[in-house]
Amino acid sequence: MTQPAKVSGEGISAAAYLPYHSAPSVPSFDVPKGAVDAHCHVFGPSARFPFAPERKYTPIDAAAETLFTLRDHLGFSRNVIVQATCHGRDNSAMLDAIARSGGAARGVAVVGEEITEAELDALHAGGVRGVRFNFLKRLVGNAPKDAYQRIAARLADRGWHIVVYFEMAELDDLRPFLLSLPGTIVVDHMGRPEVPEGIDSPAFQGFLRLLEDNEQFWVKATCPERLTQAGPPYDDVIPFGRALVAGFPDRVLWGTDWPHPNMRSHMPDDGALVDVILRIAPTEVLQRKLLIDNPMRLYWPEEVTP
Ligand code: 0GY
Repeated sequence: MTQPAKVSGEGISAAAYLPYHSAPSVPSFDVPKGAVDAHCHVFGPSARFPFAPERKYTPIDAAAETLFTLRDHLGFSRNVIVQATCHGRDNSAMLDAIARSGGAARGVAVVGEEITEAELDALHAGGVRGVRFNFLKRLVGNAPKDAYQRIAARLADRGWHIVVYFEMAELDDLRPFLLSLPGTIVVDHMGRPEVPEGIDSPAFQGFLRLLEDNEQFWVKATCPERLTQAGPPYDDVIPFGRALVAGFPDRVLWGTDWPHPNMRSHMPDDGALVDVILRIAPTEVLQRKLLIDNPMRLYWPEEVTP
């Protein structure tokens, strides 16, 4: 792994955030061949792919080559690169990374209503298979639900899915909107529960019910490092991950979230994050679904034999 590029930026200072781990450990978990890191990002390099003027934070450059080195180091085979808010609706850094992955990466884009059908075609050709709607107030100025609904309606026929990022406290407000969306909906980062409330809290139980009652909802069992109060090895988040993987084994995804934008408390060791998989998906069958079968169905369906 190369050292992170120098910390620089405007807006909220990049210096407030920690750089990604420069020497992650080799996981103890021998990741199955063909595993997909289904949530990670590339940032910049900003000299070539400038950050969006409307961004709420300026991350440290995190180049595609570094992501691919990490992928190999951790024993993964493929990446799903998710467009983050700091690049706005300019998906070019992500598309460039996918183009240089040799077929080993696909992406989730951020688009606005102005996007044309030809531009959507180009995103598809570039490896995009979904769009992301972000509701975190610290990340986006506004989240226009009506525009999102119109965008979603245009994507349904393409076989794309919608990724939604919200905090669990917002779920009751968002529920009618979420239920109005067509096709597969993937919820980021376990729905961002309040971990100290525990898995029996009304909020998390309500989230489980949403998944139980609506088979179009998937969830990423990701980001113990963002959700934890206890810190590594994230004992407090494990019950949430286990409940999601056990309850919805065919609708869960896993990813590193490298390079971990906006982390202030600690920077995770990506090898240790991979070892969390053993605790939330304790059998080989569950691990295979989480890391291979499920992400392949969403992102490389043409390679899945029915
Ligand atoms: C993540 C989480 C974060 C950032 C973004 O779009 C983004 O800027 O997703 C976050 O700060 O929680 O998914 O990596």
